Amino acid sequence: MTVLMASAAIIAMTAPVASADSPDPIVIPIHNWSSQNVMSHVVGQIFDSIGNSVEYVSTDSQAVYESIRLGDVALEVEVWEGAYGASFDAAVEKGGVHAVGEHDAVTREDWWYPLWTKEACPGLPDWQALNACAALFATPETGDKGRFLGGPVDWLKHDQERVDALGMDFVVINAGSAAALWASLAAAERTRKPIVLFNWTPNFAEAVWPGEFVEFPEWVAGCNTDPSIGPNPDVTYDCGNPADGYLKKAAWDGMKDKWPTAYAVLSNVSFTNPQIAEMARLVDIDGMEPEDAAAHWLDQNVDIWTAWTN
Ligand code: TMO
Repeated sequence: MTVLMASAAIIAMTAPVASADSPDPIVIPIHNWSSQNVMSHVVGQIFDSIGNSVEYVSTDSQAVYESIRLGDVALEVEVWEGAYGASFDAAVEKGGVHAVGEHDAVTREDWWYPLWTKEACPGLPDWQALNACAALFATPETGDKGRFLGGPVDWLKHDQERVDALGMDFVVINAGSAAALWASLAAAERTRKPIVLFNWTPNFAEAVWPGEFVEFPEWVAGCNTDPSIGPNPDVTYDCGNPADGYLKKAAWDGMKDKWPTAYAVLSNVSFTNPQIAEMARLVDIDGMEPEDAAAHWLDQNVDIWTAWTN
């Protein structure tokens, strides 16, 4: 609470007025992972500081691109290439949504293990070595196959398609939430039990549990849509996710006319890998609410974000 009030004071001192912008609220979507929640509130609180009104809505992380296209939602602060590139491209193709530049951050989202796993399966990070160790990852749920713990289904990672395409002895079990991924990882750590699960960078997890991504056949554009691309000529999804993926910002085409000042700020916004990892940490380790974490971040980084509003 004190954090919020301090930030409000700073905001009051620095606020210009976005007089050209519509008084209608700018609707910002909230999804199911922490950095996106905090970053959405950071951007929303910056809009507040320049006199805009903001509303937050929880939405599905794939369907959001259709909502932006139709103008029901104004923008998206984290378009991860691996998880959302296909849905974003499909919406852009239909018209009504566009990219407002990229963050400085470079992203990766894929199968990942904490380093103690490698002691039991020394051929890692190679995917074929992982597959030869599949029995190490067996659970009552997966029989004699290994368990891959995927993220929530709406992240649409197509992990089962990849298992099938590469003929792997794994079964995909989807976690119900990001928090369930971290709880499983923490539980495995107690007995140093091998575990392979979905993870991404930037994220707080890399600072808590040193680990590595599994190296699958390298991503080639078209791998998920054209069977001839990738090592198995008969199927799609036979590649890893991009190892140096983008993180874009997206906006409804009407945003720049309805809220030109906020749109200009959004186009300036750019976060780095360490900044995004810290936003996740404030929630996942420090236990802050996303809006308080955002206020804290703004307090600590006034020079960075005020440069975006000028
Ligand atoms: C899109 N995500 C960061 C959850 O992989």
